[in-house]
Amino acid sequence: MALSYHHSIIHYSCNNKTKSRNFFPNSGFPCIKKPLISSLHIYAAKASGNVTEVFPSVLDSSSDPPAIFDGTPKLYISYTCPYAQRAWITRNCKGLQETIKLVPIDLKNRPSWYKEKVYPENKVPSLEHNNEVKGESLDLIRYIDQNFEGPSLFPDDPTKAEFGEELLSFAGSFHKAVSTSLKENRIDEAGAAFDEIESALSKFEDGPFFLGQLSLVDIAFVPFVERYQPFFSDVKNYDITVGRPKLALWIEEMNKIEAYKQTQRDPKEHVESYKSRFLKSPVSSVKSLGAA
Ligand SMILES: N[C@@H](CCC(=O)N[C@@H](CS)C(=O)NCC(=O)O)C(=O)O
Repeated sequence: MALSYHHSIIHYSCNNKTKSRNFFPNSGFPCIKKPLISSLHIYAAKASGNVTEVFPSVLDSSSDPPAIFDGTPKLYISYTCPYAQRAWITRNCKGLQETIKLVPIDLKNRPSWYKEKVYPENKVPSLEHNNEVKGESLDLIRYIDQNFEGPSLFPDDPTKAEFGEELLSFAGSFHKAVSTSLKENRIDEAGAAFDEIESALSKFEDGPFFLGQLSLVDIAFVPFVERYQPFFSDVKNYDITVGRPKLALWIEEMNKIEAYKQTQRDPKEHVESYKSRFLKSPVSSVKSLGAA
């Protein structure tokens, strides 16, 4: 890899292409498998913080499809979907903004080509890569981590890896437990779920994240916590961080990561969306749960 410095802008060649980033020296490069610095979250913040990404327009039923299977990896998302957000954050943390194209679609007015030509399950996220389309957010974040350049987002250390697997399996039940508690207005049950998060965050002391350093586990949980925190606060008058200092610190640290910040929505929007999901009649709440 060839490097040259121009003020704080670094020009470098990566996969035979010349690229430039407004990096500080030694802050890491997206084409290097392992970061040059020890703290992955700092790497991730810098890796995406200096890329001003213009977010593409949302495609709806009146939009033409993108060039499907043209060789460009594409991540189909909805800007508001927490599952899609997991894959989007992973892409950003690995510095893949120029490699994986975002294709946002309007879930309420979905283009028919999405189900017909891209992803028969008709959900987001999905990833088009190497002439195949894959889905399921937890599978996708692992796939992106393992099949693209950029820093590894899962630890090699066996103890951390084992705990990481446990937490990734717990992510679904966590969301289910909190959603059910909201539907049934049982804050105590949600509290128990947040206590489990607090206890998981207490396991490793070498950083504020679930496995010490930022990993896929943080990415799996954060889109949901981003929605729960303002909803519990505004609607249930319940601060999920009170008595949970590790959770409070984790949220604070996550909010500093540019790769994640770029995917966040206005908390008010989350509150409105969760109000329509959880404060309606039980029948309509159950129906809309599928859309997370
Ligand atoms: N288990 C899936 C859930 C994905 C999901 O439910 N996505 C929602 C949007 S947030 C969706 O596409 N809903 C459309 C539908 O169910 O028709 C995953 O983890 O990727």
